[in-house]
Amino acid sequence: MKARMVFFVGLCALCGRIFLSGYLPMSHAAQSDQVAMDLADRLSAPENGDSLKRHVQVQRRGRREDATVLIAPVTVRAGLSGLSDRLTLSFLAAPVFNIGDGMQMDVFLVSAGIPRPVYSRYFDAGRKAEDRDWIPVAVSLDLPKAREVYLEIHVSGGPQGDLVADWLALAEARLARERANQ
Ligand SMILES: [Ca+2]
Repeated sequence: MKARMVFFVGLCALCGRIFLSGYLPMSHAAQSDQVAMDLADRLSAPENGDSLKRHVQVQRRGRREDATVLIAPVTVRAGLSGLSDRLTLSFLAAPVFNIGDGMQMDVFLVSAGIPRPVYSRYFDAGRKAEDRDWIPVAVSLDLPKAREVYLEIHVSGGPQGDLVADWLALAEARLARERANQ
């Protein structure tokens, strides 16, 4: 009897879920999913294409990722025109090697030709143990309604200009719309 009751309640819950998911297709979660997009496919290196490597298998601290690798000095861009909204940019970043004097990453939101810095970090896997891992990054972006908006990522050699082993891996790079109540 108890088992039948449990089965019945479970069936009702399942039917309700199916019904609601069909009835409320434009929930906040659904909207958020609709604009979530893979950023790696949008990245291009207009001036130095050889410094952008796609689908490189990179393992750090036991975690293997299908990564996009940026080899300094490099500038990559991702067009964001038509996405006038508040978005969250997120990715995992990790130096590929534990040697050299580290590298600098700077991320800009460029609108109407004017770059605005949105994120910076120095990665030094040669000297800092915590940089020998995937580092999660999340940045809120207010996209202006300009004709040409793009994200620009610079990876450079650092203060000494030493470019030895300056390979930075990015994984799970995506943009997602922030929820309306945030
Ligand atoms: Ca360096």
